[in-house]
Amino acid sequence: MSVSKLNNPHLDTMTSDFLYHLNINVACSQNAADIENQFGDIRVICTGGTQKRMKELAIYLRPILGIADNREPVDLCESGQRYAVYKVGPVLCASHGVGSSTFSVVLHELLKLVRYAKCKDVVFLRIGTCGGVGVEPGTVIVTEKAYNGCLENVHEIPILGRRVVRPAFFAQDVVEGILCVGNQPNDVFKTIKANTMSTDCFYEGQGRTDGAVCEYSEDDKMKFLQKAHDLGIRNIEMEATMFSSLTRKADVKAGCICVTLINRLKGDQVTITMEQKHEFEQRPFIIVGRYISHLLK
Ligand code: R2B
Ligand code: URA
Repeated sequence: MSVSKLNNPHLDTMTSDFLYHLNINVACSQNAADIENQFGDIRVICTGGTQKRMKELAIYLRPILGIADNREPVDLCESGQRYAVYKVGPVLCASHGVGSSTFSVVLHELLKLVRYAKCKDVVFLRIGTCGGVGVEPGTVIVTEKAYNGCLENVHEIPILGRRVVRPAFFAQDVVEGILCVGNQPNDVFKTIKANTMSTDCFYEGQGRTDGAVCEYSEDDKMKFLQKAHDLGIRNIEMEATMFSSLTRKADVKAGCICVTLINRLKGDQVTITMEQKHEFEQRPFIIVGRYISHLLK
């Protein structure tokens, strides 16, 4: 069992750290024990776009974790007014918003929380929705390699005025661990591993022709999507490159599990009903629930 050290020597010299967006103050000598008491047992951090979905996930995980509780889950970070965080036994469920920039803010703070709380062998998971590339809507995709919008298998971020390029892939044991709890006889959906493209824009960045601006043809779009498909990319979302590269740099294991809402080879508009979307969103819950119970055995 190992405690996450992260990858920032400056943290060792700080006597306090305010996790601003979570509104958690870690005053290292004073409340270190409280932080450890409250969060030290965490083994899995589940993240997902919306507060509502993360609250539903927290409720879904209760019986799986043997927690008998019918009360409304409490948002531990409500006072921060940005992200929602629910704790169910050894699992934290946190919302991350849309895109890598909002996700990276809460991810840095959650990674530091894990360090301050001295959590051991934590696994971070993203449970999301995505567009599919040549797969049946409703398919659950476990990301292996994450590609950026230029179809490069890296995450690129400007740091101190330089373009810093970092590898973007998920730990093979996490990918396989998730995959091996999928495709059970009664599952009405497929779970596959594949590569994922992450973009900073839902419309032009994902090759849609239905944004407010579009300067390419339908043919250009189809050629691009085909090129992505040739690279083994079967889904498109907006966080996996940042998520895989930042967790990798911090030396923390991670996995990304998304359900496809649409087959992008057949169109751009997400037209499924809210009921269908809700049913699809339960599918990664099922897979993640099985993975967590397997992991914590
Ligand atoms: C998938 O869905 C969101 C955009 O609708 C975004 O967070 C993503 O990655
Ligand atoms: N999320 C995305 O980022 N893209 C889609 O097409 C659907 C959901």
